Amino acid sequence: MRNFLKLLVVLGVFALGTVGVSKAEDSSDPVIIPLHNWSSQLVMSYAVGQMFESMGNNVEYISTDSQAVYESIRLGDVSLELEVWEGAFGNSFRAALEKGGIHDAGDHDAYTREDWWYPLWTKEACPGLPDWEALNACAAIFSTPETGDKGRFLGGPVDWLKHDAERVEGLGLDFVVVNAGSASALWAELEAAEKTNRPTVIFNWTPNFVEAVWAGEFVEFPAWEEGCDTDPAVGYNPDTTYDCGNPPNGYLKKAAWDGMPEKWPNAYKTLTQINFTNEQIAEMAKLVDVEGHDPEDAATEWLAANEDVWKPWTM
Ligand code: TMO
Repeated sequence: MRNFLKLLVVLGVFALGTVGVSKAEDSSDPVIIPLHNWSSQLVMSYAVGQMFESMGNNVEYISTDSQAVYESIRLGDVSLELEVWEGAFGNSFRAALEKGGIHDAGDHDAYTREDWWYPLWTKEACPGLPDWEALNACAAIFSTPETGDKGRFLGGPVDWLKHDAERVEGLGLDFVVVNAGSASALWAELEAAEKTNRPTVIFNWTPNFVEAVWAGEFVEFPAWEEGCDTDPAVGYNPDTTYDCGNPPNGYLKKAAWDGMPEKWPNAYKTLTQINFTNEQIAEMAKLVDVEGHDPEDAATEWLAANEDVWKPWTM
């Protein structure tokens, strides 16, 4: 009898132990991570991919359009997104959320701003800045052969923000929107303008490496209001959308395909715990844009130097 009881206890402990250590397994299918066309997103995506690999997951990267990616996640063709910037992608993200299949996987601590921005020397020629009406009164100093007597606004690649032209129209700005082919064309413009302190206004954002290299300010447009992007009645001009600035304290979110928690429970748990700060994101961009590393190597370097930050997210 005593032996039988002992056996029961041993079996019970064994069973509890098995339950205690058994963990749901992640699928061996690769987690599909999208890559876009700005440095912090590339470095962060490779860093998270390498975190997943350290947990035994398989990972595949695909280059995608940064607006269309929300539709791809919703359909399960892409597993997640690590940098949902409110200003640039809030509209596409909200539209995909409404259709279903994608969800909000939590905020980074980082807050973001993306908007028209000028290096500080520009203010010497246009002292009323950062006010947008002062900018408009100075439009001629931003003219180029390409834009005639109107000012040039050098926007980002077209997939980041498709609405600068609507803002120009809604606010009656004497500007022409010219889209840069790549992020590096924006930084080349700053370098070129700096040589002669030529005034220039470009698309820029924070966190970014730029703040460590060039002092500058965002243009203050009529304040962002919820619905400014969808309801003409909201904003400065009652007949147009996008007649306001981008949110000055925008979110930076993670997003995931609804099937991710079931297919890769461990990687998903890590995704929900991942949380980067402004400083960490600016540093990731700097590794590429200032120090000249390839994004994948920058990610490996960042992980090696910051194990105390990310290891707990993988447990
Ligand atoms: C999405 N971006 C950081 C380029 O503004």
